[in-house]
Amino acid sequence: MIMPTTIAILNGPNLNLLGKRQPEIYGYETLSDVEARCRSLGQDLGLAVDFKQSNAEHVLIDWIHAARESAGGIIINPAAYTHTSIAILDALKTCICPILEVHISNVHQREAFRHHSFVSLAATGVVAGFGTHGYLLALRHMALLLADKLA
Ligand code: CA2
Repeated sequence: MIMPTTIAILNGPNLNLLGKRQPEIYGYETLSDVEARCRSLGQDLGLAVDFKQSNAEHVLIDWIHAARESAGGIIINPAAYTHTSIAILDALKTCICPILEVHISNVHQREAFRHHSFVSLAATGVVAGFGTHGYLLALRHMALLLADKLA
């Protein structure tokens, strides 16, 4: 039996509160809703989805280290660590697989401190401002990248 390629979808601090606070910025879907939609799309695309969230920087780094060994691609919403974490950037830079950075909100329309991303230095592409649909866009794009269907 051929095992499907796994895509690690990693989520940073406070995203466990998705759908429960600040819906005007982040919408009404919970992170469990997003996970279910990613799993379902992953099935359609022939990809296994390993969806995780942590509030701890070192846990995210350990998951990136694990993904570099086992995943075909990484989709990451590092949340506030986007703007602060050289350690997460360094971990991502050790990965050879495609890395897609996702932000639910349009970070460029928000406070100036959200305009800079350390993680973008390691990212193949960035999705921002598409709400939680951005995760699905990233997953579809990942499938094309892995199938080498992009010029
Ligand atoms: O837009 C995004 O996805 C962000 O990565 C979300 C982060 C923020 O620090 C980034 O600048 C942009 C914040 C995640 C907090 O998530 C919450 C969700 C619902 C309620 C409260 C927090």
